[in-house]
Amino acid sequence: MSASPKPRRLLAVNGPNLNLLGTREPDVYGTTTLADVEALVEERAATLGWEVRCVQSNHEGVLVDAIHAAREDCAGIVINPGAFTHTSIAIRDALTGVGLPVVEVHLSNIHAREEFRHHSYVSGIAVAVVAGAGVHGYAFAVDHLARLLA
Ligand code: CA2
Repeated sequence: MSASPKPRRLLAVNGPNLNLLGTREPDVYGTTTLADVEALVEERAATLGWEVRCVQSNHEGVLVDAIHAAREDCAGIVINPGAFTHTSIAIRDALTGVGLPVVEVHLSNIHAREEFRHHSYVSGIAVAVVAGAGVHGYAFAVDHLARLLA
């Protein structure tokens, strides 16, 4: 029996409060909306021949379920876990469980901010981490996964 071909689809996950992008705290998170970020990710991926499924939720379990579902039809994951970065062993375990390459993205440089943002439960299982590049970080993440999965 031959193995099924790898899907040319990525999962792009955004965690809690990222639905507010572009509406508040522009000094920290910029003026780009979540819809703009998702369009940027989809366009970048399309130029490289990839599809993207975008998911945003403010609920940890919804994010865990979305990560589990990626096992069926995605080849890699771009994730900005929002504040769950610093708290969620469940999201880390879900990412480990599906076994797909993960690139962690943060709009801000979490290491230049409050101490409680310096630790990430995700970084240790990510193939790469981009922090502080604003929305361009998502494009870097797509580029990196596309190269890795080529
Ligand atoms: O820098 C990032 O991308 C973060 O993941 C953003 C999270 C924060 O908890 C992490 O430490 C770093 C917060 C996302 C909140 O996004 C907002 C956007 C606009 C207005 C209010 C919140």
